[in-house]
Amino acid sequence: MSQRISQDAYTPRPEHHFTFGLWTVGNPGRDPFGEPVRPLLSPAHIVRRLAALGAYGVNLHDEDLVPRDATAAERDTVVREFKQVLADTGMKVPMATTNLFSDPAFRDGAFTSNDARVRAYALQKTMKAIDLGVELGATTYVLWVGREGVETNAAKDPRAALGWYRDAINFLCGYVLSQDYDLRFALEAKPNEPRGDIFLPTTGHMLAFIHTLDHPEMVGVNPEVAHERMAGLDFSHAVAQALDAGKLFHLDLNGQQPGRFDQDLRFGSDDPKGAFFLVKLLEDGRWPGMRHFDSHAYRTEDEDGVWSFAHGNMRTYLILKEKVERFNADPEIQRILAELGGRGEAGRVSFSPQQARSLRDRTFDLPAMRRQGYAYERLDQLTMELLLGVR
Ligand code: GLT
Ligand code: MN
Ligand code: MN
Repeated sequence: MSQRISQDAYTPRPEHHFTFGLWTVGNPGRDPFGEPVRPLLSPAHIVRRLAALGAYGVNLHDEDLVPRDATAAERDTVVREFKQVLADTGMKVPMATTNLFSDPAFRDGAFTSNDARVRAYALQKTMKAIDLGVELGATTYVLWVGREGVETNAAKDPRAALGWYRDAINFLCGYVLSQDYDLRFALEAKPNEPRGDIFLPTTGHMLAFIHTLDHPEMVGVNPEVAHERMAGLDFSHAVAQALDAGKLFHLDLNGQQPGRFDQDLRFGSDDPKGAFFLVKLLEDGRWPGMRHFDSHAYRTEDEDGVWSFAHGNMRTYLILKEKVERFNADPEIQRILAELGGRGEAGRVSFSPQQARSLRDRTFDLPAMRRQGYAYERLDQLTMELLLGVR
């Protein structure tokens, strides 16, 4: 069945800054119980098809482009040809990363493997992948290290592991500085899968860890919808905290039902309301970063299904963006929000001995405060009606 791509107000264009990992649309549909169901797509083919759909760029692991054991000459040929496709299509590579999880050598992790040789090899591989990313124009480097964790706590002292993890990121920051690269790191958390428990399991853990590094200013986070949802958390709250800390360096958009395996569903497909509040946060805050999709098509799909999936991610984002504009312009919603915001005196508290004295002496109308409702039922229903298209 050939796809029909509509041209309307929700048609993706490069200025929307949508990006996809080569590994996302390139996912051949392997799962722990079944073999690949789709042939591998070449990076050049992916770039051309995504460009035709209106994407801005692609992101990649070293191995998505250059085969793991390629010689230096083979690497250079692959990179030269890939750059030509980028030039032909105008597609960019804003982010790069390292595959530190597929090679059996990384079965006990990369930066936190018990084997110091594996830790050193992981650094070597990452330095080369950083060189590749910078050569392709990337300014963000994602670290989803993948297998940093355990199945049994008998295996590893978690404090030693965190120390190795910190050493590795400090080393890589030193490398980037020594090369004078314009590159920042974005740490991606995940609670489990492929390890039983992964160290630094949520965005909040990552944010705290960053402040223990030698160069915290070079390191931010790459929160993923699915990973916070796997941990049963509200994704927009994780993103809000990262924004508040000035640490939202990148973002992985997808979908996930809590309590399931790592699904990486099409953005917004499983939780449109959660996706709406995420888009609202990003658009209201005019967040300048890439809208990157780290999702993949259902295993049931053939290649046409993959391109409908890719298009669907972007289209849903743009539809939700329009819903945000409607929410912000909706008189009744805005009236309720203004009434809520106008309760009590405006302004923030800030300590001074005089403020503390006057607060101690203040009398509150507690009966009135206890009586009042907050109208959130009405507010949520209005939001639902807006999302469901009847408002
Ligand atoms: C892999 C993982 C993702 C990471 C990618 C980057 S690889 O698909 O599931 O969450 O963001 O390493
Ligand atoms: Mn991800
Ligand atoms: Mn994921």
